[in-house]
Amino acid sequence: MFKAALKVIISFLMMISVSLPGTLSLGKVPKGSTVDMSKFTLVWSDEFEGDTLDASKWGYEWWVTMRKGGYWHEDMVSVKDGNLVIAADYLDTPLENRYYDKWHEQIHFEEYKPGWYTGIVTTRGKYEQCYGYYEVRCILPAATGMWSAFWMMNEGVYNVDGSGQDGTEVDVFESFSYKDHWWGNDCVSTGIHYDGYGEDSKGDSIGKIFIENDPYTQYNTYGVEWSPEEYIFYINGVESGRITAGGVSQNPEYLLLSCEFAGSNGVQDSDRHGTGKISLTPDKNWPAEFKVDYVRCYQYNDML
Ligand SMILES: [Ca+2]
Ligand SMILES: [Ca+2]
Repeated sequence: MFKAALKVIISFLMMISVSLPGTLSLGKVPKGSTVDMSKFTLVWSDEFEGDTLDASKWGYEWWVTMRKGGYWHEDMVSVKDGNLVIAADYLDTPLENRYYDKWHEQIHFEEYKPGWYTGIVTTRGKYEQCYGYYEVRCILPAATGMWSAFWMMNEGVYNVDGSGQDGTEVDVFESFSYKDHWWGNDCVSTGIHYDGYGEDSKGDSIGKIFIENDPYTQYNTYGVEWSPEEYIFYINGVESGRITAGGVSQNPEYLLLSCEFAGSNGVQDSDRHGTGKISLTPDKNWPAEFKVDYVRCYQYNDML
């Protein structure tokens, strides 16, 4: 009887999960087809060998100031043991802003202060691609109050015209769910946003996807196949969902790898994005690390 009732409740939750915001939707086990790699040719990649970030491929300058509940700074980014490592930690002494002269006149420029620091790297202005298959292999930061992400953008994302075809933020994964007591710890969120971030902002989500192979200690791959008709998302090569909302972006987009702290105005607020409470006690794994083994970009053979 109890089992039957539970099944009804779970079925109902799965039914409504598609219409709920990403932070409330039910974790789903990836199902569906395996990505057909024979359709693609590798056109760009970084395996993160050596001990410095390849400046011909990546830059730090997308945003070099306050970001949500913390700050982004290039000193939080390193390359070691075959991985890109984006660290996240509380710093009592603010880091130096080496882009001060260039950025301090900007509207959103804010001085670095003591607080939560982490980083971002982007291929903006260095590598941008339209369509194909994109995959990252990584270990997610085991920490509350923050999240890591592999995502894509172009400037058309801000253009409000009722369509995502001019540009869409594609979030291949965002890891909001470390110690998420509602839906389980080992989930990632996947979705898209377009028409800016104001009142006209639109988007869609495939909800939270459960990762069977512990994403905080083990490598997993997170990918998206982007065709002119749809985005197909994959975890470890297995389809987790599809999105066509707003029409698919028809313009080249750049890649971003980042960590962010929940909050606003540089003040951490763990409840703001449903990431769980943050704490500086020693059992909270600080500094947390987002470790990326590789990023690989493929193009459809017939679009080369
Ligand atoms: Ca648009
Ligand atoms: Ca590597």
